[in-house]
Amino acid sequence: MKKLLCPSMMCANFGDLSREVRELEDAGADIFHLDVMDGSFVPNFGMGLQDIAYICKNATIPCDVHLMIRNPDRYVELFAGLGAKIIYIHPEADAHAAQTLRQIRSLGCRAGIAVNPETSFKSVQDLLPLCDCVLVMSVNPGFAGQKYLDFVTDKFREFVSHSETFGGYEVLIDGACSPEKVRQLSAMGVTGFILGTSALFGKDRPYSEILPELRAS
Ligand code: S6P
Ligand code: MG
Repeated sequence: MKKLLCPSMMCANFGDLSREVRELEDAGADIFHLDVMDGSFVPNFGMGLQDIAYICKNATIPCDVHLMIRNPDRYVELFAGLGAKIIYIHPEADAHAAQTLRQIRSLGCRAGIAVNPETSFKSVQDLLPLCDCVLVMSVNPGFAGQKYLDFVTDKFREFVSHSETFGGYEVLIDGACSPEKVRQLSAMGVTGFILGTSALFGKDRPYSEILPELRAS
């Protein structure tokens, strides 16, 4: 089963970012996941533009940006310019999400929506033909280290089962993605895994052990 392993870099050690980038790439990471928070759509701030620019510039694998910000249309050009290859917007934060998704594609990036736990499949269905990726949130966005919300599991099934009908978008999980969730959701057809504190960071083991294990699981 295909697995895109995506370290969530807000959980990385910012004291030694260049080493984190190198070690994660050497361990087999597929995509760096870069969270952007505005203190309004979500009650937290991060990551800094300098950090995002640094990672995009120094990475040899693609970077995504997950825009947890209001009016993301104002900033997609900025993040495409910094080197992001995938841009996620929250439809809950954008009055004209379809237009923004088209704009992301026109900038040469893959377009994605990030879907809050309370947001239904039906409410975003019309946007799916414009999406290359769907990031299903299994926690309320804003913080690492939260608990997985069980009611979201059915929504993974729903998004996976409709993917071919709407152009073959990729389904990814963001939030409390433990090794057990990687196994369970991969078996259900989820192909991307945002890895934070639940599976990857802050463990007393090297990334070179953890990532191959997750891939093989
Ligand atoms: C915050 C953000 C996420 C987290 C990631 C943390 O909501 O969008 O990308 O960084 O989910 O993972 P974990 O395993 O600590 O919940
Ligand atoms: Mg995220």
